[in-house]
Amino acid sequence: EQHYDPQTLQVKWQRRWEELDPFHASDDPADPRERRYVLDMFPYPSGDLHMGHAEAFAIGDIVSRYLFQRGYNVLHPIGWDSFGLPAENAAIKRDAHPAEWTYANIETQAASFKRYAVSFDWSRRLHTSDVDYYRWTQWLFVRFFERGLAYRKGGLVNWCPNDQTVLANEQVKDGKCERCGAEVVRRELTQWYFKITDYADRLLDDMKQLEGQWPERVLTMQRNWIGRSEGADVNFVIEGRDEPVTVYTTRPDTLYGATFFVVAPDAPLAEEIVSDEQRAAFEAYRAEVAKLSDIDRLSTEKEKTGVFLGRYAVNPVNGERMPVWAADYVLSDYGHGAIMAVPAHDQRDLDFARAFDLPVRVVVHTGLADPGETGVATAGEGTLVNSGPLDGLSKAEGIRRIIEVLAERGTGRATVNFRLRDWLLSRQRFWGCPIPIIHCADCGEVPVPDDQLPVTLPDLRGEALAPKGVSPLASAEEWVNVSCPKCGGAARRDTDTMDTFVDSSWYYLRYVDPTYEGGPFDVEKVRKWGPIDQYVGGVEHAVLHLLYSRFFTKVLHDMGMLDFTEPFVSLLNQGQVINQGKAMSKSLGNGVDLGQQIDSYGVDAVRLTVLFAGPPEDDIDWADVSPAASQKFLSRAFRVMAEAGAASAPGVDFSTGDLELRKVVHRTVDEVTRLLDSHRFNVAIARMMELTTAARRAIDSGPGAADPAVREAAETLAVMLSLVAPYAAEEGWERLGHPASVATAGWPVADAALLVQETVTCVVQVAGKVRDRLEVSPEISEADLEALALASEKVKTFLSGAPRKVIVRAPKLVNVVP
Ligand code: ANZ
Ligand code: ZN
Repeated sequence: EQHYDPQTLQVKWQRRWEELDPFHASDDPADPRERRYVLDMFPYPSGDLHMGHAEAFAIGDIVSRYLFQRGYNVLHPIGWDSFGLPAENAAIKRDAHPAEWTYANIETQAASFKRYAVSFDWSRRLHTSDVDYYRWTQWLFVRFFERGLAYRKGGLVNWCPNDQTVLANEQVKDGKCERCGAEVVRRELTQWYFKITDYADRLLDDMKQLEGQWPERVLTMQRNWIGRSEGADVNFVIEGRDEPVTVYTTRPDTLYGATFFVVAPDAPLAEEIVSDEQRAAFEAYRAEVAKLSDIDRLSTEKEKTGVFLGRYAVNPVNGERMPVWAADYVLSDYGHGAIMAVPAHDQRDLDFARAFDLPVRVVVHTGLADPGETGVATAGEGTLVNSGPLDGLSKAEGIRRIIEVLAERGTGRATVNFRLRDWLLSRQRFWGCPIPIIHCADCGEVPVPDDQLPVTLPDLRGEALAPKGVSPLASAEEWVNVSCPKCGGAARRDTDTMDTFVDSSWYYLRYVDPTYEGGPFDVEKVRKWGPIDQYVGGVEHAVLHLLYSRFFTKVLHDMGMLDFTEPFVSLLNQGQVINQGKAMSKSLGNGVDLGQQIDSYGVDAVRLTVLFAGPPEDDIDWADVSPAASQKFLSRAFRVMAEAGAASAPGVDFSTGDLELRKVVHRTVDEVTRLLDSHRFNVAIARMMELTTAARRAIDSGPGAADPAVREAAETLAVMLSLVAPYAAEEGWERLGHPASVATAGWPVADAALLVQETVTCVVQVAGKVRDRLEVSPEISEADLEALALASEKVKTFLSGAPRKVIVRAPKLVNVVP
């Protein structure tokens, strides 16, 4: 049977691979192979695998299998990010426990991964919802707490009214819940935070290690999210208040142009200083503002609103009195929640000044029209004017000088600000890692001692999990009421669970030994494997998982547990699989089901299709690709392997084979190797297709199937295809007479002698008679060929002086007319 039948092969080889277990990463110190760690972002177990997984994991797998064939000791593990809301919502609906839904889906996905032939080391599998895993998430939380990196504070937080839980800033996209799309509201709540802001500088600086290794857009997104800005703190006296108020400005050079002062309506300062006459108006305004998201508030499109607070601030450099306003475009949690407004040079201040008829004073002469008239603030370079001792200076000189002046007088100083906020990690939901803290009236927040970890989830199910605005754990009275580990008095457990992004911030360390009991991970083993050489996943995690993991890695480094500071050396963001130009969705009805695609075309063809569609970073429109064509190619490739296998046996001397075909084989090896090194998988596959065509031609109209070069081509094809289409490759390799798995065949090495450029023979005529023959490159230019022909000694003897005409037909003919 020379026929390629994907479904039969899938059954046969899946069983064989279970026995062979070829992708077991070795921890043996005597193993001489260099180590590599390849990781795909682990899946959330929501139903079966989908087309997005098909793409991401095909990419991770081609990288991993390639390194394995190249002779590396490759760690390529898999696990599940298995805490989270969907399980809980499903459990409420079915009156079940979230674990049932979760672990059933995990089994479904695991079976699908096996069918999809991903080269995982299954012995390292983990699930973040396993007690053996989350006890270490708790252990890490306690370490963070001890270091002052986990703390509780009250304040306005993002609340999703649909999911009934708080969200981190990173989980709010355009004012909406990243998960369910509901409009996020602000609530005053006491919550747990990780002090990621302590690491803001290092998160930024260490990006130098990632340049050229991570997609530029991810680095830009992180840079913007961290949002470092340099400026100055300036103190303003508020009339009638003892303590001066500090503002943060990136443009202290414009201090003489400040004409009013603005306080965030939700900052305590506004409430404190508002005059009696203005209090009612202020309170009404503050209530309106509470409904808005930060995005709305900062929008330059939005009409400016605000209330005069009936008070005045004094400009520290010229003693001018400036009215103090409350306005929503100033945020309470950035800088100091108050600003000096310089309408001439800041657009939002100018919009506000024009809306409320406040003065506009130009203090930087830029050569552009007066902002007071045009309504366009001038933010650029220029010469300072109307600024007393600063007049005549440039922007940069002005900034330097004014900071000196303020420092001398003790009314200001240079500072750096970050946009990054601390990571709000507590959630009011059930299916997550319990926060290992006990609240005692006398002792305060007491961490659960290590020897009493894990704090396991109480057994709640169905209706008991329904969201109530407080964590469902609070209703488990027996679980909640404990004695204080410090004083033994009556105390209560913290009832919130952790954001699931905490679980995924360290999972890549646990894979190295997921059953390790001495800590969250085996420090020595991680030293040998880490950091991750190649990480593959979606760009949607640019400021979530990727930022949090980097933070965790740095903290663990500071704890002496890691010797590296960045977890992911190289990052590849795959594109999305879309259909008919749009993201797949139920409402559009354009979903493509992975299972159905596999049933129709086979695993190999689906893998080949996603990898062949284009560069891995690009989106794949399923309407533009053809898994049927992939399957046809695989049939052709399979027939070449089967026919070569039937006509010759392993071990023949390739050097006696057809030279033309051998050259094609070695050129292909050379090119495919370089293409895979640079992640140009689609082009590499195109080369494999060309090799298949060349081998076919050699069988049909060349030296025939028994030629050693045909075997060499077929064996090379099998090894290369094993990265993309493992079933066809295994079967082909077996037909070629090899008993072991093709996965362990080893990568072919190109013979340099066979890579020499091929040449063609060019005939040179003088007056229509052949006078010379030249061996030239098939790509030679007309000009080069003409020069070469005229330089020929044989040609020269038939010429006396310059020819009248030279007719060039590159690369085969030159006709010289004397
Ligand atoms: C005066 C000024 C003049 C400003 C000028 C800008 C241009 P970045 O770069 O994002 O750090 N600002 C400060 N605190 C704020 C808050 N809590 N809410 C809203 N805006 C705030 O922005 C710093 C600038 O944003 C600061 O510099 C301040 O306006 C404003 F020609 O001060 B500037
Ligand atoms: Zn106590």
